[in-house]
Amino acid sequence: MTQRITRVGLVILALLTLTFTAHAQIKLTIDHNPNATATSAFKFKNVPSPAKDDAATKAKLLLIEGQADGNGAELSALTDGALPTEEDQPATNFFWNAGTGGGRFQMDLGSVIDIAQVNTYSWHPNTRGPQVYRLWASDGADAGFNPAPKTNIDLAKNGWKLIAVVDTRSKDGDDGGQFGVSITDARGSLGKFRYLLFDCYVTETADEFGNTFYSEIDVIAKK
Ligand SMILES: [Ca+2]
Repeated sequence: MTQRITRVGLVILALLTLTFTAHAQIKLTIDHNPNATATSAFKFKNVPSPAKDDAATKAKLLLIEGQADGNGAELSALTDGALPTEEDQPATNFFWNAGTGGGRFQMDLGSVIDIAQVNTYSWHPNTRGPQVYRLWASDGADAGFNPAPKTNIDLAKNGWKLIAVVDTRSKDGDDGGQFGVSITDARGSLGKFRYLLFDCYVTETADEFGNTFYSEIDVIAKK
């Protein structure tokens, strides 16, 4: 009898979970321009090209954990609207230090906005091309909100919501070129948020140079 009640309870729980998860219908669009066709225009099949007037343009970026590579650009290069013009241009890309496993940074949009898209762009001739990261978001309203959580902190318990897990690596490892990622939701909005947290991972550990050359990040407000 007890077992039967438990089973009924589980079914109800499963139905409730379905109801709640139905609210988020995250869609990941990933485009890859191989080395032969990648150009400074960052034109993709489906992902929109980088914008200069998006909601990230005036955002503040905060490095939370990890070291920027001294050969690369500052975090601000991610939102300046300027793009690399060549396939291997360290000074115009942000990337984590050689030999490290990645890092995380926070983007403060200045106020809560209804976000339609988060688009990320990268370009490198080989293993630093693909993108591997988790995107978290917060409206900052939670009393326990931690704006700069280190990696040993449970983000879900500190006011953050996991939006997407991105990994553009291919199985054959032929990942040189340009990547465009567009994170959207089937309902037209990812939600209303002020803060985004990018938790970035190294793409490979065969050598010290597996941290992605991130070129630009766009945040598109819902119209
Ligand atoms: Ca931009």
